[in-house]
Amino acid sequence: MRNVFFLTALVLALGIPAHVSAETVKVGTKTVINGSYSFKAEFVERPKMGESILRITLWDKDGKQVTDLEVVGSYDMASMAGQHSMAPKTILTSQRGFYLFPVNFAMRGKWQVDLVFKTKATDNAPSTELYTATIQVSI
Ligand SMILES: [Cu+2]
Repeated sequence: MRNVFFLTALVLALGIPAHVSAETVKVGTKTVINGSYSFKAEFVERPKMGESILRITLWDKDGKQVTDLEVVGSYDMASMAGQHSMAPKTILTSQRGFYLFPVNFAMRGKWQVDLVFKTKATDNAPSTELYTATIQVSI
């Protein structure tokens, strides 16, 4: 019991995700999250140095476009961990129901964008992580 507590404390202290289930997904490809949702992420324009907008479309199981989930985005350069990283933030949705994530590609090289899909917290239930998508981008 004490060991379990210690490990949990260690994991929390180091910020290691309790469950690592990040899937590498391709830009522009429809990906299934679970039995209820699928999504697609694509850049509005070909990504280049500076700010690019990653647009995420979410569908429910009937193929209807929805904004039911919270999507938290972050990005970094794989080879320069932490140097350009941004604190994960909730991606805002547009009036037309797209999630629009501005990504600042500050230099050339290989970047990684992470998207965490979560249920929205309600009065009765906390937010639950459903899926983590990782997108590799070369600038
Ligand atoms: Cu860099």
